Amino acid sequence: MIKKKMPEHFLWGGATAANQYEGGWNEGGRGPSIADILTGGSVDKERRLTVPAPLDTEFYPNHEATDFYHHWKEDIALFAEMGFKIYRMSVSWSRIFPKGDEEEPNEEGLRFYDQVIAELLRYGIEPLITISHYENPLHLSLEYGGWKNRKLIDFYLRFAKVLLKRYRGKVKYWLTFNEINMLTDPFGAVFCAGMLDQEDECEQSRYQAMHHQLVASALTVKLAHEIDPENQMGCMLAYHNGYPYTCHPKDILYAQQYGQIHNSIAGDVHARGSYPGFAWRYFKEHDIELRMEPEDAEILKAGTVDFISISYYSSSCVSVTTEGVTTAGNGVSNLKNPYLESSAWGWQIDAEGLRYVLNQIYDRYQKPIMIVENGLGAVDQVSEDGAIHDDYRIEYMRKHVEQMKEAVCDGVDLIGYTCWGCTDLVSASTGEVKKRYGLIYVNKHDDGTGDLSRMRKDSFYWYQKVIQSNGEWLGDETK
Ligand code: BGP
Repeated sequence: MIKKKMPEHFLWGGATAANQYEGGWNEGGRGPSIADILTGGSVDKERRLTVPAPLDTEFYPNHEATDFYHHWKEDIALFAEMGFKIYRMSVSWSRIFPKGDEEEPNEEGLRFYDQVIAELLRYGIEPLITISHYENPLHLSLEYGGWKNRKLIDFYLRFAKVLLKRYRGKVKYWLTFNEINMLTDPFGAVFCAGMLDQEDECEQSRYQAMHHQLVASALTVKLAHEIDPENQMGCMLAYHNGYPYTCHPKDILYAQQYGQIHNSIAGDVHARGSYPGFAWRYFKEHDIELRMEPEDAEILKAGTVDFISISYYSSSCVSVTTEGVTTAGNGVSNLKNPYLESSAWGWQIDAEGLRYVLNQIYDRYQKPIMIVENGLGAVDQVSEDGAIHDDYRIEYMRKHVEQMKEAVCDGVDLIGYTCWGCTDLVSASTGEVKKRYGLIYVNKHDDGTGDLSRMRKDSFYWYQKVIQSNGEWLGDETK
């Protein structure tokens, strides 16, 4: 019997993003971002954009979010109490460059992150910074049309350079763009690329935007290594596994192509430095004309990432036939897998699928992997005893950690795990707080009420013990 163990210096922790967590949207000189004009929604009511500005008559959940801006000290203390080795956060771009195209950064915005990073380091928690997480400055959308415009590469680089220089020697782990491959889906037009015109939902704009981000990422990786060779630069993919719905060869092939387009176009450029053959075929067959500058191929080659990071929540099935019951997932809508259960938001739960994708990614790239998002969005109730007994979340996490151990035994170089929304925050897809992922409860509700007080859920204590034992103890005594 093999002893299943996690690597010795495994980075256990949690993840958040500024736009969904930080709040303070109009404080400290911060400018508006695209997240600030997104209304609240729900599982069956889409979030709306109020272009060009927030309206007094609407409620915008991201404006205050769950207010890390005023609770950072308390929250970091709770992360430390759980034993976090790493904390993934993002920097709000419009807090540093309020419009996005200024020459000089907003010093007050930087001072906010100075104290956050200092506090993390004081507890020995490694910061992992996502430079851009669904939060383009609104001005860059209104004035330049978002990432389909090549000019954004320079604005992004200016922003990235400020962070890399300021936090040199303090922050070692960086992710250039959150879930860049969401641009293969219409969802990504607004969230990833800040393209607010409906017509930019088309593939032409989305893949052009993705190309600009891939170039920006490669230039940032190169710059980061020049600023500090110790920097570890990662990409971030929303890794979605679409199983073949049947064993018909046409479905097998279709599933392979689905994975190639959804996961591997962006992954290959980030990790290998060039577009794979199937991407060119896909572009041709879909009338996508990628505008590339002569120097781009060289830039992409020179800026490959040091590690791969992924978000992983669920899986689904794909088929050449579109008949069948569909299921939701992180930005995707495919066929339901009859062998899996779903979350209350319809995302199918598939812990074994995590082992499968970790092996797939490692086989493909042979680079260290970090899981930087994973978790269960669920409705939590405060019980009569005053506690939150989220055994469903513990069960979800336990099963996924078990599969991480299997993957490590398979030889996958897995270096970290940051569960998503370690403190309750606003959901990206629906804008709800009700869809809670946290191990820490925040008293905040979808109508904007709540005193923002924090409370440890049962999962908090469970994860604390898991980290303490480096994953030896998972709370299931039968194993
Ligand atoms: C990913 C995003 C996160 C986060 C997560 C959960 O796509 O990177 O920002 O929100 O999904 O999704 P949701 O919030 O829609 O439940």
